[in-house]
Amino acid sequence: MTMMATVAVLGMAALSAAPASAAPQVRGVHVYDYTDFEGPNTWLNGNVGQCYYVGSGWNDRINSARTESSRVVELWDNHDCTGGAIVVDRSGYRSIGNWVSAYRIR
Ligand SMILES: [Ca+2]
Repeated sequence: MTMMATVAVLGMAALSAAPASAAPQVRGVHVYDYTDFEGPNTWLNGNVGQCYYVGSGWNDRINSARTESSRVVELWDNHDCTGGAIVVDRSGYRSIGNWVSAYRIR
């Protein structure tokens, strides 16, 4: 499924520099393994409005997060953006329990 989607996106990119139907990917939220924006970290990016699983490497492991921009990102307890959630902005959260499994960029 993921592989087919990737091939489709690559195919569109080859045909057109700016396919009208594809929403641009945006920079989402900067997440950290430790509290206070420290330790191993990564950016979670994607399409606005779409729910993404954080991946097995970050599941239930994020302890702080911030967008570092005017963007706002939801962090969800379950992989399919259900359960509890918090909304992260530029200033972010310094201490999140180990429960984040998915995100959605607003
Ligand atoms: Ca979780």
